[in-house]
Formats: sequence, structure tokens, C-alpha cells
Amino acid sequence: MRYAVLAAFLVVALSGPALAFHCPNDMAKIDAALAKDPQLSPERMAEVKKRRAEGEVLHNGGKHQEAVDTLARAMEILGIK
Ligand SMILES: [Cu+2]
Repeated sequence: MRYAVLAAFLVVALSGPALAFHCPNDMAKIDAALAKDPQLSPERMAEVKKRRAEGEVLHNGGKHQEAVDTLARAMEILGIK
């Protein structure tokens, strides 16, 4: 029982910060790709910028998993692996 609680605590303690670092990483990748002036249609470019902004808001609000998911879509459009 005690180990189960400890294990659960460790999972939360380790996955939280890992995700918290994930978002800025993804945002940096998106910014780097945008700086290279990617050839996207205006619609896709608008979606990338919208997702990028939403991801930052979610990240700042502590919703890291949602931020990662949102940023992943922007990265997909930009062709970032
Ligand atoms: Cu985050």
C-alpha cells in the first residue's frame, strides 16, 4: 500500500515537469520553423499561428497535456517530426 502511494507520487512528480518542459521545446521548434518562412497556404499558416498561441496559453495555465496536443497539430502542419 505504501509503495503504491509512493509510486503514484513519483509518476505525478516526474511526468508533470517532463511535460512542462515539453511545451517550450515544441514552441521553440514551431518558432524556428516559422522563422524559415515556410511555404504554407494562408489558411494553414493561420492555423499554425493559432495553435502556437493556444499552446502557450494552455501551457501557462498548467494544462501541459492539452498544450502538447495543440502544439503537435501545428508541428504536423509544419512537417516537424
Ligand atoms: Cu507545458
